[in-house]
Amino acid sequence: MTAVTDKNILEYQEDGATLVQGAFGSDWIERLTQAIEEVWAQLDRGETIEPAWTTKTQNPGMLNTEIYGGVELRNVAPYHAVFKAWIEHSPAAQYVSEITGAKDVRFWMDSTFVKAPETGQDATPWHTDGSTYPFWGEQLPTMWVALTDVDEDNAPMVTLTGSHRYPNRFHSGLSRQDIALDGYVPWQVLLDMVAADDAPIKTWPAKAGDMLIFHPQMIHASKARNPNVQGRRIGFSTRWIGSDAIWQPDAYAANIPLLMINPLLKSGEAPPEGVFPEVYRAG
Ligand SMILES: O=C(O)CCC(=O)C(=O)O
Repeated sequence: MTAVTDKNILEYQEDGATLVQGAFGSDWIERLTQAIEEVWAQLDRGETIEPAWTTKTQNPGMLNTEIYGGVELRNVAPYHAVFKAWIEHSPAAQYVSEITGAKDVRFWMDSTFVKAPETGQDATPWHTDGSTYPFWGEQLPTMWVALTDVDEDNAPMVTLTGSHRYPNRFHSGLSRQDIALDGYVPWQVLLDMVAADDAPIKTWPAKAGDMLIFHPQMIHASKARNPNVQGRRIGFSTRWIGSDAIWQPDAYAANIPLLMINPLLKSGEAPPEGVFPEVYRAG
């Protein structure tokens, strides 16, 4: 059984994003939310937190928080066993395979986006995820799971339909400015695309348990929160590696120290099993 429909698969191919309704049951949503709260509370208390299930060679980066249109809690998954259970035993990896066509699927990274009255009303700015990835490939989707209901007023996700077909990555302030790499275009090009009068922007209200999955080149953001909305809005994003992905960091890639120094990762090659274990194989 799967929650993915033929319409989802077609929509992902044509538009670059699709919403799978009821992808995860309330049990998973409660367990994931509680795990996020537990790790975040430890961080808030200034405790040193050890990874709960990855080794040092696997851990893709350090747990941290940033203000990014709310709070972004990055790389929480290695720090709680519930995430391992979800990655291995929920249908998440199977969904990635069904939607992207990847024959094998591995997990690599996560970010949790929490917006609440106390974190302000800011939108998540327009961006693409893939523009700073150290991986290249088509099958590198982001899976954004609503852990709360996210209606039109509560910072829903927005995407620029068809932008996954844009051939270049975008160079942003997040990457080095002192060199110019071929194949990248200025961030302003992305901003102009979404500001155009006829920009095909789609808004994705979601219920807790729905999954928005989108291509790494998809231009996306969230809407701003209506200041009158109470309660939290939580989007749990996980990033996945499919069969066509290769490890190929360039000078604009996000510097993830534990990966950059990992001798098992070789430029131009598929990331090896010892670093990112397979969690799903089709058929
Ligand atoms: O939930 C959000 O506001 C932003 C999510 C996002 O941009 C991402 O996961 O790449």
